[in-house]
Amino acid sequence: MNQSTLLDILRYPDPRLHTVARPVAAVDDRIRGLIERMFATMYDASGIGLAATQVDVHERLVVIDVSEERNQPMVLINPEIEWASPEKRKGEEGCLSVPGIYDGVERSLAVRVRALDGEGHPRVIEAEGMLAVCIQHEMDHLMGKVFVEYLSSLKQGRIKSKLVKAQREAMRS
Ligand code: GNR
Ligand code: NI
Repeated sequence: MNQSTLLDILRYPDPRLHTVARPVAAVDDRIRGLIERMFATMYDASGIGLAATQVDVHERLVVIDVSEERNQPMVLINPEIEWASPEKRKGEEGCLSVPGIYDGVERSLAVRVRALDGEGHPRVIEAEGMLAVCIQHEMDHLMGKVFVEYLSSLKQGRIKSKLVKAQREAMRS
């Protein structure tokens, strides 16, 4: 996989991360190419998921692979939550758009999602555990929401300053 196929990941507090994505109109060559580049970018960054929003494409598309072996790619196009369990659990989350920051977020334990797969075929996915957490985290991105927005405004402010400072320093070096 060549370097030029990798996409740049937007970093919080970039305002573009708060864009609400529109549905994918058709699963065509442009979308298939984007899916391939999103997987390359996600695997390169050692992430378990990546939403199109994070690469500045504001369409309802996410790629996921929660497997240890990194061999279970999953594509969700125009995903909609059909059901979310009322039982929730708080778990530690991170985000490729918020590097180095990890904190607890409460999520439904299980979800059922309707989406198109990478070939444009309708699918229903029943997920629990890490996959359920990841799907909810990615679908938040498509709505313009980053996990830090679940934290206190004090924490959000600290995270913003820390990342702005880190990006300033990275720019100078
Ligand atoms: O790589 C990621 N790990 C992760 C860990 C706990 C909860 C959610 C995630 S998703 C994240 C990749 C990412 O930022 N996807 O948007
Ligand atoms: Ni994320």
